[in-house]
Amino acid sequence: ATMIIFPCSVPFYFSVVFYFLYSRKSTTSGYYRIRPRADREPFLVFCDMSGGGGWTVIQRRSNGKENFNRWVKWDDYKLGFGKFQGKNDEYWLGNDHIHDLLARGLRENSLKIDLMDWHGERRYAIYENFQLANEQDNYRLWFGTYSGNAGDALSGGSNFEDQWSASHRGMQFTTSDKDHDRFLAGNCASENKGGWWFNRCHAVNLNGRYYKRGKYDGSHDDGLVWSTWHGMWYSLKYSAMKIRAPFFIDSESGDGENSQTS
Ligand SMILES: [Ca+2]
Repeated sequence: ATMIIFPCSVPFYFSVVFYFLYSRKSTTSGYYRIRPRADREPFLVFCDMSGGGGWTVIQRRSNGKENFNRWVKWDDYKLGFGKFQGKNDEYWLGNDHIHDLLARGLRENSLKIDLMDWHGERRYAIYENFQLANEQDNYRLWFGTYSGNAGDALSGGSNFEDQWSASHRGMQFTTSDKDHDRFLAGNCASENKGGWWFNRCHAVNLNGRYYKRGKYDGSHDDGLVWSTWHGMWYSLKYSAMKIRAPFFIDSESGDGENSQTS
C-alpha cells in the first residue's frame, strides 16, 4: 500500500522515517495531504509546527466567512467542510477524519484549543487523552486533565450544577437534524447553532454563530463561546482546535502561538 508521510504527528507504522524527517526540521506549517488509514482516501489538513510542533488543526474560526450552521448538518460535520488554502481559512475537518486521526495509534492524543478575543488577547486550553468515538456511537467525546489559562470550560464550568448540565465530557455529537443531546425539550444545535457535543446545552460552542463583535445578545446564547473566559454572551474572534500525539509534548507547548495575522 502507498503510505503518505504525515508531518503533523507520528503514524505508529511510520514513526522511524518521520522522526528522521522531523529531526532535520524539514517540515513547516501548512496544508498537507494525509492518509491516516490505508483503506480511506487521503485528505487535506493544516499542520501547525508552532508551539513545539506536530499539531493537526481540526477546526478553525477566524473571519466568519464559512457557514458553520450547515444545511446538510450531520453529514457536513461527519465529512468536513470549509476552505483549505490560507493559514487562517475556516474549516471543520470532519468527525470521520478526526476519529481516524485519533484512532490511528495506540497512544493518547492531546487537544489544544487556541482562542482570541476582539481585543487581540489570547488564551489556550489543553486536554490530555482526547478521544472521539465512531459514528455508531455518534462521535462521543472524551477528554482528560485540563491545563491552560482559558479555564476548563469543556468540563462545564466551576460548580457542580453547571457541570451537570453543561459538561461536554462523554457527550455525543448533535446537529439540528440529529439530536443526541440531554436537553429533552428540544435540540441544542437548533438553539445554539452549528454541531457540537451538546449536553443541556453547553459551556463551549466553538462552532456557534460568528458575531463580528464580542458581546452579543439574542434569544439564545449561540455565539462562538468559551464560557470560563468571557461568559456565554461573548462571541470570540478566533478559535483553533488541534491535536497531536504525546510524542510531541514539551515545555514549549503552552504558548498559544497560532500564526494569527488578520
Ligand atoms: Ca434533545
